[in-house]
Amino acid sequence: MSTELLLQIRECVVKGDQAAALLLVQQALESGLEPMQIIDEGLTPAMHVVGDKFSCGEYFIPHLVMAARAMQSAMKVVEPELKKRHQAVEGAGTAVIGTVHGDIHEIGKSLVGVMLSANGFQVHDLGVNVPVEAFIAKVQETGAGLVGLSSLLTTTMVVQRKVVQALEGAGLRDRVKVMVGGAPVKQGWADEIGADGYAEDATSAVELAKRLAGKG
Ligand code: B1M
Repeated sequence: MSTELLLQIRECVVKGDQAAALLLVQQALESGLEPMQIIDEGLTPAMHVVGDKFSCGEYFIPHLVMAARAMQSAMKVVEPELKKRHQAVEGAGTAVIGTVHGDIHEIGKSLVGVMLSANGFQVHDLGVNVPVEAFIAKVQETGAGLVGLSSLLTTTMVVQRKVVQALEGAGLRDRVKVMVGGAPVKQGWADEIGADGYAEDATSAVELAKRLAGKG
């Protein structure tokens, strides 16, 4: 039953059927499925299918947009449940996150933000296409101890390096940890640009953030 529901959720997102995705996710939650299982086994794999269809020329930008909307509307129902299930760590700290300049992919970054906030971080989510200076300004304004940089495009990964350099230039680097992520990002890249860590998905992003904040 649960496997069937998860498969149906995948199918609806792949088709970009917002209303059906929303309904099925509600049904999945009511039937006792865990929010993270719905994300990891229903919604996210659907986006990978969509990406593959785009790569092979079967899908075009409008298909990507529709699938993204279907996942985002489903996430509106999942997020509150996700928050309920997490134990906030006392004084986890403040995090500034965003998708870097030139990149408008927002779903993964937002999921990381929701999970950090569910685990006790004060999260300032700057959104997508965030200029380097905006990260610096927000760190200065909030005194954040963690900056999270998301990049979904190989062409925008380089902006992560620019943020690290700008933090150094502003004299902030020794009091701010930098976490990077996004589909094309790997540990080797984090090492190369001098980031403090890389996380593959939202769950490991929380583990890493806690560790970097000395709470892990
Ligand atoms: Co775009 N896109 N897209 N896209 N898109 C990808 C990324 C792509 C892999 C598709 C493909 O070709 N197969 C490809 C990138 C290739 C590359 O550079 N390597 C691509 C491309 C090429 C493009 C355009 C250039 C297409 C064009 O215009 N010709 C264009 C770029 C626009 C721009 O940004 N300037 C574009 C546009 C779009 C849409 C706007 C239409 C739409 C996004 C809508 C939105 O976000 N509101 C879109 C979508 C939906 C995708 C795919 C299909 C799905 C992305 C997604 O939401 N995944 C994607 C294919 C794919 O990823 N397989 C694709 C679900 C999400 C939960 O996963 O974002 O990976 P993800 O996040 C994960 C982890 O990566 C990690 O945790 C998250 C949760 O587990 N993570 C972090 C992410 N950020 C993190 C930060 C951290 C830690 C972990 O710490 C700070």
